[in-house]
Amino acid sequence: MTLTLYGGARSRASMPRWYMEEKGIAYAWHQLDLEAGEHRCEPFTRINPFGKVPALVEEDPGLPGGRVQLFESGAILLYLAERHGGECRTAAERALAQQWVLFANATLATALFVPSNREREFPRLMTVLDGLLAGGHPLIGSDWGVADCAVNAYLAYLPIFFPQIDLSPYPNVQATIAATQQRPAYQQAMGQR
Ligand SMILES: N[C@@H](CCC(=O)N[C@@H](CS)C(=O)NCC(=O)O)C(=O)O
Repeated sequence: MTLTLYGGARSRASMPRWYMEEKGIAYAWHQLDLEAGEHRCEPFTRINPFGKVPALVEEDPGLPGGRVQLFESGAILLYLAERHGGECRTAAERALAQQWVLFANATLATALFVPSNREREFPRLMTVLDGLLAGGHPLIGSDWGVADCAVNAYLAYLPIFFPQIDLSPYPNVQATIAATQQRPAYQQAMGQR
């Protein structure tokens, strides 16, 4: 069985990379030269025809056709969580993981990265998240998991991409970012972004 994660420098590939580092899942890292446009041509477009990273390929004779290939960071995270991370063991657990990964990649990402949404949506989402993150507990159950990876990766982007945003009204968000930055697996994944 081999897992290969395709990504680029400073790309969203750091999210599934963080998850695999955190869970001790063995993988090969294939860094594409995004500046040179390597992601927009073959052979990579045979994995993601949209020419975006991250993408994941798993090769295993036990898989239908011997292989699974995926794009979209959320789909990759959820696959890893279920197949290799010991998560999503029931329909309810799977749905909760999907809820948080979709919240992160759709609702939270849009509130952060679409400027017209930021003013209206950002304070609203941060206020609720700040309450939910009080105490530093994982978002689902008692162990760090895919929901924390997806949501906290975006929160930790805040000081990187938006250093001008004042986070002092959200002390639990600030504590979560600080705790994330201290995690060795996060440092390993982000250090090689
Ligand atoms: N929704 C996608 C977004 C993928 C995406 O936009 N990736 C960026 C890097 S973070 C990319 O490949 N950009 C290069 C391009 O669009 O040419 C995901 O979460 O995987």
